[in-house]
Amino acid sequence: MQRKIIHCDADCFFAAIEMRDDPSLRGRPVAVGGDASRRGVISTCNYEAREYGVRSAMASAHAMRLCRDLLIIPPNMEKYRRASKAMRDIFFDYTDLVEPLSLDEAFLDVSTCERHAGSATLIARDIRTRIADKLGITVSAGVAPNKFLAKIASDINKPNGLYVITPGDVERFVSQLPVKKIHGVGKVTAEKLRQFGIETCADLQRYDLLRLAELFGTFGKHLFELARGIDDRPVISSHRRKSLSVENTYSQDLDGVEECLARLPELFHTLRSRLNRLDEVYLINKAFVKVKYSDFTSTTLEKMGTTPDLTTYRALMEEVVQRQQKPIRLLGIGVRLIDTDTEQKSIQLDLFKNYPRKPN
Ligand code: TTP
Ligand code: MG
Repeated sequence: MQRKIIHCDADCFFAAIEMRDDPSLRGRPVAVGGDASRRGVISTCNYEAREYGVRSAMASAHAMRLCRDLLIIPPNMEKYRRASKAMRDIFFDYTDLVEPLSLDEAFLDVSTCERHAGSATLIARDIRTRIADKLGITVSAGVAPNKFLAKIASDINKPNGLYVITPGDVERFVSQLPVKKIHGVGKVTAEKLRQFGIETCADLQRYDLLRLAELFGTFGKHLFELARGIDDRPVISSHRRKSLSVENTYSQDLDGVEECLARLPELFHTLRSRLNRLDEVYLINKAFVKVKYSDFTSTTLEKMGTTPDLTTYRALMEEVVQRQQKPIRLLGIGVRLIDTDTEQKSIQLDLFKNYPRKPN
């Protein structure tokens, strides 16, 4: 299946948060980092400071020499973590497949996301707007058929930009791509490649797999594939689900138990197919039914059980619908889950905690 991957990366993240909270910092060179007099280093700086050559990981004293007006603010990690979490919550609105790379960066696999008619470009645009509105910072995004290309794409129109590589663009895009843009090609490898006359991926494509393996070992295989824009690495999510459900809003309100029960088989069918795709680390422990009324109030009813079937949902729906006699606009059914992966971990942690310490 054709995958759709988005890479999001906030612009000058720590500095952007500081500028948001103190607008007087806008338009002047600002960095976040340690004090120059205490041998501190720069964590990041805004784009104004970058014009002077100030960069992440540079000694603050050196940065001050490059830009005498540079204002260096001490980091407030708590604030950055909060913003990072809020950003991720927005990502999870589109897909469960979110792989954070750092506080301000993540891959999203939106291949099966149905929002915006499945257009990854529109999804990326939406995410950027929502983060700007909700968090007051800008995020750059890249859209591509895989992680390798999405990450390169997000950098192209940075800051506050979007770049899309469609499957049809891949060949043209990679052929002009300098090899030093490939993750893992540092100064040494780039120089070695240059000695063989290889500067772009098009140059690299002229070497066969065997020759590249001879020259670069296992990395040679990566080079062979990446030069062709091939990257099958999946987006690995760290997000754990607590429930899985399907719901439907009806164009005409439903009235009474019979009308609701008539909609149940379709919902159940969709739920089952989603459950089939669920990771096996999850165990079902409850079934639930949700009803939303035309006045937008809602109610749910749940029942313990590990294998909810149509009969279970029928019974739940009958009971919940009879609670109130109001027109119904939405029905949902679902399961609550136990994540055996994290349960296991917390059990292990508990064991660890209670384990008597060895005397010193
Ligand atoms: P980056 O995304 O690498 O940088 P950035 O967001 O500041 O700028 P860009 O617009 O180029 O994406 O890193 C995210 C945050 O991580 C950054 O704001 C500060 C922190 N960081 C460090 O503390 N030390 C470092 O060396 C780097 C690279 C980042
Ligand atoms: Mg960033």
